[in-house]
Amino acid sequence: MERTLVLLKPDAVQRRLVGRIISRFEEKGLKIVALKMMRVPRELAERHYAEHREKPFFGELVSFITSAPIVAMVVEGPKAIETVRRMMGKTNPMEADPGTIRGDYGLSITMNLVHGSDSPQTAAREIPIFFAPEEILDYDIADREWLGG
Ligand code: 3AN
Repeated sequence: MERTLVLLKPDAVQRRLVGRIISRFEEKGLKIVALKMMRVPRELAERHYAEHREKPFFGELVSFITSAPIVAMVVEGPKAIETVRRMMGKTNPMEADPGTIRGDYGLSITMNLVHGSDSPQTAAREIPIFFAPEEILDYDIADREWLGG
């Protein structure tokens, strides 16, 4: 079973899309094992986006993610990392397929609604940036045997 970090970025909160986006992950059969609303401190944003430090859009990325509250989650399921990435759609919402979160709701590459870890290594690095171990809950969910997980 895999875990991945999902962030609903400030535009998702401001546009009142949090419920719809969370519903997509729930309806898919993924399990939410941690969830909180927070304001991202600059230091944490810079650590999260460290691999983009040299990119021209780094400043914009950090100032956007720190500009207003976000919702952070840890989502669990079989192949959760790849599954969430496919549900998010391409980074540029104008290229993202309809049916994906970015394809259905976005137009801006900076305000592209969601973040999802892109590999097991990234998930292992990113989850502890946002969640302490005791904030991540181990629990059984009753429908698991019907989902093939
Ligand atoms: P993804 O979020 O799909 O994994 P990354 O990791 O390549 O995409 O980029 C991280 C974030 O940086 C994206 N979510 C997006 O907000 C921003 N970003 C990526 N490419 C650009 C770009 N060319 N111009 C502005 N922002 C960008």
